[in-house]
Amino acid sequence: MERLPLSRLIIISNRVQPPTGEGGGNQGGLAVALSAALREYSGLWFGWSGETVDAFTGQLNLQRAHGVTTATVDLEEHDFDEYYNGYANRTLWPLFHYRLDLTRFERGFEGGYQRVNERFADTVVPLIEPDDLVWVHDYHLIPLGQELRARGLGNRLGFFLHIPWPPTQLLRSLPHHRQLVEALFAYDVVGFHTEEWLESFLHYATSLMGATLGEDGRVTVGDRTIRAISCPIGIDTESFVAAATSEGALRAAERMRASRAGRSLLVGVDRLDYSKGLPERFLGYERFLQQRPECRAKVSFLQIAPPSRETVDTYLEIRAQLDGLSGRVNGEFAELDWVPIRYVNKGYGRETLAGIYRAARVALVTPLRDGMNLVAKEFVAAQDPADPGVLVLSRFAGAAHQLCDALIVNPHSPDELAEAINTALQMPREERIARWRRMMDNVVEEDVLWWRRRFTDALEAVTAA
Ligand code: GDG
Repeated sequence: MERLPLSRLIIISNRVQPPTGEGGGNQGGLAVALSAALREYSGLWFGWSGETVDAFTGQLNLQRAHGVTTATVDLEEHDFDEYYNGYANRTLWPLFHYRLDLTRFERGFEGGYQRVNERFADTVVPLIEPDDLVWVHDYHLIPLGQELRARGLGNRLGFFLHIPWPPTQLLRSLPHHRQLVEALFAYDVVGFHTEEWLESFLHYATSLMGATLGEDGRVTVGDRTIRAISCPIGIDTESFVAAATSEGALRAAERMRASRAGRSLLVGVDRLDYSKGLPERFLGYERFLQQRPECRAKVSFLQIAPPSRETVDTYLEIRAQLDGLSGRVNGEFAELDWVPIRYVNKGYGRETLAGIYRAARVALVTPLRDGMNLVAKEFVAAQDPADPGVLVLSRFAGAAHQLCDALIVNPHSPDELAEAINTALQMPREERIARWRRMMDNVVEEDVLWWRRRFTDALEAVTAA
């Protein structure tokens, strides 16, 4: 029998994306996941409105849509520059994705990050009742738990990191790294997508903080004991399967079928981000076309890459780099009636996306580093069971730990990518079905509800202080 949650759930994340109803619009994976969690519990979702004002007021904007209450607050322009564009996206994001070369260390960023976490704490505290479970999300808000405790909050506090946790030696290059990690000890439960990220965290805690490890993921530093768990996020599988056979999806699949003119469709869908390995993917595809002239004009590669974080310079650079690369490959190989890469810089609705996945013979999901990667799971969920496509998946995506039946590749190697594309295109239907079945079992079993329960069960099991 379904157990009804007794506590309310307060979700806190940088951005709040209320559900958009049937079809899902352009809601990202995390937003879909959290809306599903909030529909089951009562409670609310708190975060930044995405708007900036001249002076911070802490005024809340409360809304309710599709069973989810949201509370948002505006930030100041310099908060946006230092906290969001600065420490979150110029310091922590690149560092945690192993891109020390792109990581910027600036004192102003760090100050802004701390200030916004304090502002979030000041604003959200009055909304929290004593029995509420509080679940904080992602790298933007690591110090929030500490700030909430400093304001007297005794609630059960959880934190989930959606991106990788870097190896200790990398993390040590961050000024005040210990302070950041110590802040995690204000929570009761800390979750990571994979054992790999969890182990890196434990390595830091034991080797640099003298932490001792106990049963069930207990980690003690001084007088604080937390539970650190691995808890891989899933997708809203049931609704994605439905989306893939919806009217909108069928229309999109039909459009794709007409446009590929009998060719096999390769597809990539990624936020335009340097962690997603897009230049490397284009180079791998180019290598495939070079090595297999007989396959040219038999394939068509569609890369959907909606721009993101366009106010951060490295994101403009990756966009320019991809424009150049796709132009080069197309210039080299295109024919009158064939363009090798269709590279589209905009987003599509969820049903359209599901239809595109279903029409594809191969998905290229080849990030250089990714906490999980939901596109890989969505592609699996969208397939026709009788004639499924093949997933080519980077070994550096968290999803590779669960989707072991994908063709697992090293995304840095153009030869390996070219080889995997070829294997995927040649794969007999029985093998495609067998691989897909095993992946689909995982996507069904460990879906977003499973993920949420695994985390909130751990949080509920904590004895409130
Ligand atoms: C972070 C971590 C982790 C993309 N383009 C369109 C569109 N999308 C949707 C996809 C998917 C989501 O955005 C992207 O999720 P990912 O997991 O691939 O990546 P991040 O945005 O980097 O997310 C990641 C995730 O958090 C969850 O923990 O897996 O590792 O980096 O759902 O479908 N959706 C629509 N149109 C598009 O054009 N509708």
